[in-house]
Amino acid sequence: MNGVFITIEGVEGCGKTTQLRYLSRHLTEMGHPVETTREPGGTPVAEAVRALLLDPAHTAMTPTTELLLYEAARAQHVSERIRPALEAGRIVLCDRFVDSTTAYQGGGRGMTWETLNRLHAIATEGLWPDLTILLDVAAEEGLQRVQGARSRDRIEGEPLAFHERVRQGFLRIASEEPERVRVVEGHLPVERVRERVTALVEEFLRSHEF
Ligand code: Z5A
Repeated sequence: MNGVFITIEGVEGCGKTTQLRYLSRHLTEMGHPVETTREPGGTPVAEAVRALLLDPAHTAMTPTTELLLYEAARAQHVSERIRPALEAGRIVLCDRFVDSTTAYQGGGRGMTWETLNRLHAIATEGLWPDLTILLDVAAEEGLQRVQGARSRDRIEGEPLAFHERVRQGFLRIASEEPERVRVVEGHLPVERVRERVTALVEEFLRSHEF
């Protein structure tokens, strides 16, 4: 594959969307071809699955149904959008990807990592991020940031302990794959986070001669 696949991860309100916007603008100004997308979503089919997943009315959704829907949305997204963009030599910036499933459905809901990895392999057909930025903030701080900004979706409505387990899930992934997953302290002011994220991405692109 000619392009570079970069994902941004973290708990609710960690600042992913803010940083992705900055990074996209910065890389575009540097002359790189950039494609920005998100999960769940990124294509019409996957966005329809997103609406189903986040709808607070679906209180009856089982953890297995939830997991399969996230992976179904991902299969469509990878095949229709991410893989073609990478084959065309673009930098793909994705707001959440497989690590969110591992952290939320694994850390949060208690699905086994073995099950999750088997499903990731099917949904992505082996496509894995080249670099992942994990914006680490305490779950409580993240939730406070988004409180009141909009109505709560089905996952946001989970108790604080759920979101803390999710955070621990992300940190576990980072400790298992330190080369791919780079942790940035998300509680710092936006500008400091931006500098750190930009430096990590530029260093990665340089070292891969992109
Ligand atoms: N989910 C899952 O369970 N399994 C999966 O496989 C996948 C996802 C892929 C998607 O929700 C939900 O699906 C998500 C996980 C689950 N649910 N939860 N919880 P989403 O896409 O709608 O929401 P989100 O991904 O959690 O992101 P968000 O709410 O949009 O937050 P964010 O992107 O991390 O943060 P932000 O929008 O950039 O910033 C939030 C606020 O904080 C905003 O007012 C900013 O101005 C402020 N902010 C940002 N940075 C800072 C700093 N550094 N200091 C202070 N304030 C800041």
